[in-house]
Amino acid sequence: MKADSEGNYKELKAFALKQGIALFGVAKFDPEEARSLLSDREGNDLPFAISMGVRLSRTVLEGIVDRPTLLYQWHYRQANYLLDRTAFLLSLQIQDKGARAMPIPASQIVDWKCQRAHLSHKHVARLAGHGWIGRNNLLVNPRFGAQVRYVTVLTDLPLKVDEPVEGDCGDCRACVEVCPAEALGSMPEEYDFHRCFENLKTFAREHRIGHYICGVCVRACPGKG
Ligand code: B12
Ligand code: SF4
Ligand code: SF4
Repeated sequence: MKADSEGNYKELKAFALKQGIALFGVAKFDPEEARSLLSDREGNDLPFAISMGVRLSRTVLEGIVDRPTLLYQWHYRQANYLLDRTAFLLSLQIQDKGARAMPIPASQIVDWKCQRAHLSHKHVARLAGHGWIGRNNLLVNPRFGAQVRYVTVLTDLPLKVDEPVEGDCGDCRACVEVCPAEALGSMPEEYDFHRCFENLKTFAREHRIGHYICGVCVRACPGKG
């Protein structure tokens, strides 16, 4: 295994960007902080977390007014495929270098009652320098806002580590004003999971969406572009 952490970082980043990834960063992985439900066998003992983000289409998001559209549903699925496929391919590359790698699915639920996944991609993305947690409870990137979806690969391949970035929502309240469930407030901690989730269940049932998605607070948050 190469101990060249800078070289490994550059190589993996170049590969990810070629696949269509817009944001690439690395964080030290602390399972407790990322609220990980994994065991050591599944990757909790891996010290680095690679966070990758794919940018969503502004044109697709513009079609969303107060509920998800069928076009957004398809776009959401394609974004997840791209993230999962890139995480899969990157893990094989890492394995070829003699290291361990665990790709964590973009959107797989482990605990349906509490709506919990293996770990928090938002948390890893924040530590890897992709942005801050905004009023919409999402990871807000300075350039692309909340219009990015994320995936994580855990690994023991030596890698350069990024730093979190400074930033906040300032005076903006765009997402708070448009949320159809009134589930958002001034601080991310005010996000009302139950209000949001009940609304998403209705969308999934009544509008042929079939997934727990919405997109209204994503559309409201485009970043600086
Ligand atoms: C389950 C889930 C949901 C559930 C519940 C979400 C929830 N509880 O927050 C539902 C269906 C409601 C949902 C809705 C949405 N989701 Co969702 N969801 C997930 C999923 C699959 C798992 C979340 C999870 O397990 N979280 C575990 C908890 C512990 O972590 P967390 O929610 O990230 O919380 C962090 C902080 O909030 C904080 N925290 C949480 N609880 C507590 C408690 C205390 C005491 C403290 C101090 C801190 C704290 O610490 C955590 C770690 O840093 C993730 C993918 C993933 N694996 O991360 C996507 C994910 C979070 N969703 C995403 C999106 C975009 C959405 C929606 C916009 C739907 C859509 N696509 O149209 C809405 C937005 C709702 C909102 N405003 O937050 C994206 C977010 C991208 C981004 N830019 O931030 C993710 C990351 C998927 C992805 N691959 O990109 N989602
Ligand atoms: S829309 Fe504005 S207030 Fe909401 S998360 Fe984005 S920057 Fe923050
Ligand atoms: S996903 Fe929809 S209902 Fe949930 S917080 Fe965002 S805008 Fe509100």
